Amino acid sequence: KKLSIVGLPMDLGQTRRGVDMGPSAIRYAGVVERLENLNLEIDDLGDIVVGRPKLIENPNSNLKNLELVAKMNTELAQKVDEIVKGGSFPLVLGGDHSIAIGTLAGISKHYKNLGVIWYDAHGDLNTEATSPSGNIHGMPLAVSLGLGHPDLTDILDYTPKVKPENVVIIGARSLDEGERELIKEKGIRVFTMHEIDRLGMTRVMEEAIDYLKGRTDGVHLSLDLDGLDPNDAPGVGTPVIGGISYRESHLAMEMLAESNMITSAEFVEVNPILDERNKTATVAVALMGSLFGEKLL
Ligand code: DIR
Ligand code: MN
Ligand code: MN
Ligand code: MN
Repeated sequence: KKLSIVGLPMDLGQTRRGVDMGPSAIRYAGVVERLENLNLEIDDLGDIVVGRPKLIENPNSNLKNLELVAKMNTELAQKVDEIVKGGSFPLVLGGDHSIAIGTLAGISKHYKNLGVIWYDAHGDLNTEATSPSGNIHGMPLAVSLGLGHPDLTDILDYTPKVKPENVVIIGARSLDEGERELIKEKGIRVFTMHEIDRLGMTRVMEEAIDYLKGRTDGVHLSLDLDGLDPNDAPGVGTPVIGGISYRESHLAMEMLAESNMITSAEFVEVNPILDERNKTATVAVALMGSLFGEKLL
């Protein structure tokens, strides 16, 4: 199997600088070596160049850094599109979670019914109208459902990228009011921390896999490291106490590997400035190992 890695070192979707160093941190944690050990053919395409951003405030908009976020996501979408066209598995390294907008734009045109697993403490279902922060990293799932500013929803000239019934959110424990309403309105399948506590990760993943298997022709994993508990993944900009453990996350990745259903993935929100000795990037790489079939024996 061929796998292409591309990084988008961008921190403009939120306000804590440093998540633009995520791709470097993940590479230093040994992602390429780790995956090469699994008999995968790895093509590391390096990072997309973001340049020196001007952080300008637009008093008329509740969308921070819209222009640059849209531009960089368009470049990422084109790159990911090329990767899929070349028959390779796209593995995208963030960057804050706003980069999922570009990843999904590049992938989804190749599928009729792309499934999405959104592994995150948050729903990322805000729009310009509902966002309490104006941070675009809180919006990428809504954007991919076709909701939000056209500069974001219409990247690569089609919308929506994903249907609400093909989305599963895992690990949610911090949702804004508008996000809750959208989840109910669209009937999005959510496994909150309550379900993970109550049913256990095994059953949650069985149900999630079962649900997506019947209705999708490809599944993208969008993994926000803040889905994990901050004890296990401290290097994130918006940590939320009471998250998914390292062990549960390993199990989830192993079950996804066994399911053979994942066709693309991204790991986002690793911020080495906020981290402890690159712990969070190391966790991300360990989870990628499991996702791509690593086994102890
Ligand atoms: C919050 C935080 N819901 C917002 N979102 C985050 O700004 O919209 N997503 N941190 O990962
Ligand atoms: Mn997120
Ligand atoms: Mn999050
Ligand atoms: Mn394991």
